[in-house]
Amino acid sequence: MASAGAAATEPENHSTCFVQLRNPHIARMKEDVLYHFNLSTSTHDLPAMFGDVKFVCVGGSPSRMQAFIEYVSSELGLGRPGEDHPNICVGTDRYAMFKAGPVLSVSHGMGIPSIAIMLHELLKLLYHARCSGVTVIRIGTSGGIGLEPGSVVITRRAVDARFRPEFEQVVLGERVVRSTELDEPLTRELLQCSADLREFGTVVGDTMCTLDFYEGQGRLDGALCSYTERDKQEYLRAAHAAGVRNIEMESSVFAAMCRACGLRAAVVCVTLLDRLEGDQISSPREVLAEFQKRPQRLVGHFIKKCLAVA
Ligand code: R2B
Ligand code: URA
Repeated sequence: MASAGAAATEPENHSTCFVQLRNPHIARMKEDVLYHFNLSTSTHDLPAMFGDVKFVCVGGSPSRMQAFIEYVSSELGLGRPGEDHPNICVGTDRYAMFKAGPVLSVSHGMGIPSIAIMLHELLKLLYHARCSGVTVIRIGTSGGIGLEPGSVVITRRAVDARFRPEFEQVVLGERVVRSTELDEPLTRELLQCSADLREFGTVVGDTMCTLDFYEGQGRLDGALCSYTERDKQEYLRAAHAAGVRNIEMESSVFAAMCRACGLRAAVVCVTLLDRLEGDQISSPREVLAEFQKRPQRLVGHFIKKCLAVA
């Protein structure tokens, strides 16, 4: 087994830190086609389009990421009132991307394979655009363990379904394992932002990242289930005892890839239900819609604070 992506050395000054691709082949390529974004280094001036980006927020759904850019744009006064934020990735419906001043908002779909493809192209985009001092934050939804629904969890580290802080991938037939630790000072800053807002409960805890929403998260309501309610409770309680406070499907590869490329990264997810109480997400749509805005408000406040001192 190979171990990869040892922490990039902590930069003295985050603002002057560039994206470090861990791939010697890229520098030798004449053109780089970012296929799933429908962007390329030969047809787009990436430094002109993206060189000023300092904050990248990623989340599952295109409409949520569009709503986020509209929210930060008006909240932070980044554009003219009523200004449109067109999808930059026109010509493909794989991912959607929106920009307002130094903030980029990108959708990633559901699950590790989907976010991993997006992240390869996003990290290369930031590299080609010669961006520096970038902070990347995943804002999303999750199932909580022992938390009031609507609570927000800031991830200390992402863990796998055996509670290990690792992301494992098979590369050329070999297991490659990367660390999923996240940036501790950034986690603390985000927790302080939630304390400033005083709008909803927020905790810092481990986030379990699974390959599936149903059996992978110990649900009893999928099309397949080979265990009992008691087995499920034992597993979720063991996860809680190991430090896990929520479950979602992208944090491990997100943490591993950002860390390997030297980017300051965080994961901020709202919990839609308490998994010790049930499996179905049955709260009214308007309640869920309000819950989903909580990570956006927290991260919007964080960006506002950063820009105020910049
Ligand atoms: C949270 O919600 C999605 C599943 O409903 C998944 O993308 C995730 O991580
Ligand atoms: N997203 C998940 O992955 N799990 C949940 O329980 C809720 C949202």
